Amino acid sequence: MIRFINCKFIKSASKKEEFLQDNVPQVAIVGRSNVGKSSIINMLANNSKLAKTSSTPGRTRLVNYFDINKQFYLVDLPGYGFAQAAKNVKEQWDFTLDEYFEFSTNLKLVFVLLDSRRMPSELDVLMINYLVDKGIPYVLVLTKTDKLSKSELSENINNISKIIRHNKELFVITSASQRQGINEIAKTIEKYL
Ligand SMILES: Nc1nc2c(ncn2[C@@H]2O[C@H](COP(=O)(O)OP(=O)(O)OP(=O)(O)O)[C@@H](O)[C@H]2O)c(=O)[nH]1
Ligand SMILES: [Mg+2]
Repeated sequence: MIRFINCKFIKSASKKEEFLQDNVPQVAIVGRSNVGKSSIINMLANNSKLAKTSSTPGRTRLVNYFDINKQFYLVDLPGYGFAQAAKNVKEQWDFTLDEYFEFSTNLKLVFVLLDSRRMPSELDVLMINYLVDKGIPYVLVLTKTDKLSKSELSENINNISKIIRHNKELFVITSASQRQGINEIAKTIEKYL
C-alpha cells in the first residue's frame, strides 16, 4: 500500500505555462473554499506545515504541487465559491481550475471534497458534472466528520447522496483533526495510479 513517507512541496503555479508537465502521475484535490483540501494533504503527509491552511476561505489561490515518495504528485487546487457576493456561479469559479483540467495530461484521479456538515452547493454539482463530462476519474470525500455525531453524519450522508445522486457507500469518510481516512485514501490512490 502507498505510504506517505517522503512528502515535499514542489512549486506553486498560477497559469498553464507553470504547470508541471513531466510524466509523474497526478492526483488532484478540489472542493469549495475552506472545505479542508490543504488539511487533508497535511493529514496524509503527517505534517501540519506542509500545505498552508487557514480559517479564512480562499487561502489557496494557486495550483500547489507536492511530491509523494517520488511516486506521484498530490495537487492542491484553488477552492471555488470563495467570492460569496458574486452574482453568478461562474464568478465563483477560478479559471485556473479549467486550465488545470485542460492541460494536465497525467491526471489519474481527482478527490472532490465535500463538507460533511453542509449540503452540496450548485458549484459542487457543477464540479462533479464537469469531471463526468471530461471523463476524469473522481472519488468523493467527506471532510470534517469529527464535527458531527454518528447519527448526524449518517443523516447527512443520506441527504448529500440524494442531492448529487451518488451511492452513499462510496464516500471516503475523513477527519483531518482525528487523522481518519488515511488508509482509504491511500488504497484509492493505489487503485488509480
Ligand atoms: N474540526 C476539523 N476542522 C478541519 C478539518 N479539516 C479542516 N479543518 C479546518 O477548516 C479550515 C479550512 O481548512 P483548509 O484545509 O485550509 O481548507 P481549504 O479547502 O484548503 O481552504 P482554501 O485553501 O481556502 O480553499 C481550517 O481552519 C482547518 O483547521 C477537520 O477534519 N476537522
Ligand atoms: Mg487550501
